[in-house]
Amino acid sequence: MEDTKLDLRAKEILRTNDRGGYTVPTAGLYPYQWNWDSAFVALGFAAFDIDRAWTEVGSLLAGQWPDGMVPHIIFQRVDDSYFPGPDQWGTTTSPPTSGITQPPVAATIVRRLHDLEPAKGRRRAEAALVALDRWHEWFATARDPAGRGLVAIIHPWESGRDNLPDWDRPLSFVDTSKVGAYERRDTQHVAADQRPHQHEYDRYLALVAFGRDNHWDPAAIAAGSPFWVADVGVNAILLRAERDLAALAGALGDSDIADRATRRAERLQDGLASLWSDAAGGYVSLDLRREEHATTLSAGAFLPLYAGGVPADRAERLIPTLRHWLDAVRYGVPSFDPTDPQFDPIRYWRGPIWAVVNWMIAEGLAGAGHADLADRIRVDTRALIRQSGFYESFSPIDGRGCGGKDFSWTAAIWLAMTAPAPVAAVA
Ligand code: 9WN
Repeated sequence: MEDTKLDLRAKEILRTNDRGGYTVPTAGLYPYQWNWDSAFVALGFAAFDIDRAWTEVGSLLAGQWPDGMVPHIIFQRVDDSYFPGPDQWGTTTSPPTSGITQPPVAATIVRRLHDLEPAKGRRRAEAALVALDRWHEWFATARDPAGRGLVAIIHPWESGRDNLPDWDRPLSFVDTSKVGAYERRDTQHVAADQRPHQHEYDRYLALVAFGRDNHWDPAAIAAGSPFWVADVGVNAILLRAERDLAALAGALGDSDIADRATRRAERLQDGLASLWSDAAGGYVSLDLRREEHATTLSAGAFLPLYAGGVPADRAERLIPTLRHWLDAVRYGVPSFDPTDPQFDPIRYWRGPIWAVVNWMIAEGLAGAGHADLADRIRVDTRALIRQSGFYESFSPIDGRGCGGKDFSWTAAIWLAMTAPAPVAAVA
């Protein structure tokens, strides 16, 4: 298909997945509103309908909990095609939501929407600013009660990179003996070899039960969650989001929020530095219960470049590694080290390429002065979509589409990589 037709198709996918003020990631497999999906969807809508982009941000932030958390799923209209649904989460909001969060990419996108048309977006940017500050403050307190500059995730789903090999060891300590019988719905939509294994799903459900049994109380969860891990992806995305929030607050004249976001960013900058592993040769996740770093690099290793502020000697190790990865496969960026035996080119987050991760890595590279590599990744992303369509993810080996099709965030990234965007400095 020609690019102009793909532009139209991308817009059509966003319109078709629009359920009235919120957008589902794809019909069937994911029939609800997901957190970071909606943020990227807003970026996509911004290329042709800025009002609709702001509406997406508004419906996402309307799901915010009283304590500041913005949930990972908002169950806008109950739909049995997805499991686990509202009953399993047992939350008390209306509409119901899940009890966990997702990578906080929203502030970065909101800053971008605002910068596209500052006067027009001012009122909605001001409302979003307050909600985002509360969400980031929730991260800093609920998920970093010790103040070490690293926020914890309590479930692999919070990383958005659900079955990454990084979670295998921390998940091995999760007791599944009380998980009863259940029926997975995901494998009714997508081939099982492209989805997480059953033993991972059992652990996902055990963690949902743990939160539900503790009424999603942050203090109880911080004290006892069997899964308490600093994901390099979430921490880098949050650091970038804090910098963008500080810049947005500055532009809107809110010095209190600008100061708070700057202070939180400083703390995260120190924390992120401690995720560097000489043994792995890059930034990795850290199991905070056992103080164990992951041993192999994932695509998350490159996200500190997106966060900004990576010391030169570390960047000098990351860039050749990224080139090496890109040379090892036909398309980049694989979600996991393609030279490692655990790499699986089609199984979800154990190898496939995700357009949204490519977008963040490319942004980071461009900001760090590696325009050539940023371009290479954007070229690959667009080539994958041209070859296979708007799939959820893609094999780095042959480019085949994996997971759900007509996927909202893939359509959004197609549009975002085409449309001119305001340049946003990070550091
Ligand atoms: C669980 C919606 C979401 C993405 C995640 C992706 C996948 C859900 C699932 O789909 O996760 O949240 O059921 O597999 O891993 O990143 O936000 O697209």
